[in-house]
Amino acid sequence: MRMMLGVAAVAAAGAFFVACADDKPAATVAVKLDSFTVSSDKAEVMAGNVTFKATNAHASEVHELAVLRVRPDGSFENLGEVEDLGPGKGGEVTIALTPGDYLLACLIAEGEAGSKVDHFAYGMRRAFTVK
Ligand SMILES: [Cu+2]
Repeated sequence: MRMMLGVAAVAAAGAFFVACADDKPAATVAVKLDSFTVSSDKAEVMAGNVTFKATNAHASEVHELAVLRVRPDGSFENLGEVEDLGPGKGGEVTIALTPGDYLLACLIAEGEAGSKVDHFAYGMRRAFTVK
């Protein structure tokens, strides 16, 4: 019985990988980083390759976008980032996402890039759902 379960799990994983590898970007999400806020034009997308286009709208602070998957125990897994965007700058990252709960967050820490505060702690995060 245990062996049969193992084979089923491998087959399911293989099918998932093939489906993802052939997919074009399923969605594009525009993300705006500002004075300790993260906003986006979508709150949820379908699973698949998702392109995040991040823009730092702040006049003076460096921000970044990290796509964090929320694990069942509440901890986070960082799946990809657009790092260290200066004021007015933008960038993008494409990540294959599976269904679940995510956070779009800025992980600039106190002391990083001249920042006096930890951006995540100051509210730079937004809940995001993959269906
Ligand atoms: Cu920030």
